[in-house]
Amino acid sequence: MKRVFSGVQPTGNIHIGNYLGALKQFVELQDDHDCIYCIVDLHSITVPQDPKALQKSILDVAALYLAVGVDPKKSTVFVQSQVSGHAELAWILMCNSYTGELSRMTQFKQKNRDRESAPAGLFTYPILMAADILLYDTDVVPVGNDQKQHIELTRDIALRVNNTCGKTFVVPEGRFLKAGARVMSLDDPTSKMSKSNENAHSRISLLDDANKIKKSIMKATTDSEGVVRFDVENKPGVSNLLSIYSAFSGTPIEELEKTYAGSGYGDFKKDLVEVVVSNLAPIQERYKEIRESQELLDILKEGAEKANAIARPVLERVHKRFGLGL
Ligand code: ATP
Ligand code: LTN
Repeated sequence: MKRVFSGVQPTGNIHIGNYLGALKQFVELQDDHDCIYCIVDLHSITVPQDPKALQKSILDVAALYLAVGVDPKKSTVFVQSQVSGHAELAWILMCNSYTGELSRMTQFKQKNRDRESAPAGLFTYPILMAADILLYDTDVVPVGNDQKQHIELTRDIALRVNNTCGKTFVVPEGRFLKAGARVMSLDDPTSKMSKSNENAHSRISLLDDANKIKKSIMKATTDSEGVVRFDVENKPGVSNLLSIYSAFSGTPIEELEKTYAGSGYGDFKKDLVEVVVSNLAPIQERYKEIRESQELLDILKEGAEKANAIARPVLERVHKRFGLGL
């Protein structure tokens, strides 16, 4: 079976972009892949975090993994900092990467547009991500489109080490969905839906109640044409809503265009509210059951043990290739 690895940061509210871009794939893959899903807490401290809030967020995200359908009987679920190999391999990979290639990462450039100096961890963030992936001999990495460049970097580093040290790493591939790979912000459909946007109505979080979802969708930016038509260039707002509708309902976009031909945005938006609310309801229900349970802690403990057992021989292999230790 092919090995799958992916991670989500324990920061802010997980939104439908995270769900449609990444989490949905996690669930789809677990029947015929050997899946490892991580809560990447080490990544989240690249920006300052309140320790108590971080502890809470780690469990929130773990519970959401399970609530969306990640099954701990099929998949390994754990917290990144519980497996020390991530940080260790990141160091070794850092010594085999270049500041030039890191400077080209668009996410880094965007996050530091207005700063003269950035935390070093923010700069080396993609290397920690490469370490996460390479530590488990990963074949497939399900992520949203925004991570394409990081996956490319991971492949470059793996190939470089393989070329200079002999075959050490499995060279992974990204897996991106067509619908949902890039969910855009509801208030500004030219930027991606994000946890860090100050406007809560720019996103729909998985735990939002029906009222909040309704408000956010009814407020969503559209255009003055009044025709439900998919055209990302000229109608980014409506196209984003169509993508979300299609991803949640499974109905192709062309069919949705036909259904709403002749009706304005109001009816279309009202139906979209229904679709989103009814898809999120069972997730929210399960979340409530799991979040405070002892079972959640047991799953994460067992997950960390399993992850460690897979990582150990890979790290030993890396040590040997580089002549580290005894
Ligand atoms: P954000 O930008 O929302 O703060 P993030 O991308 O920094 O979140 P993560 O929470 O680690 O960080 O992302 C988890 C997964 O969700 C990744 O696979 C990422 O590609 C995916 N993802 C994030 N935003 C979107 C989006 N708007 N559309 C589709 N996928 C997304
Ligand atoms: N950088 C990713 C989160 C992440 C990840 C990973 C995704 C960290 N390590 C390993 C896939 C595989 C993001 O979405 N911001």
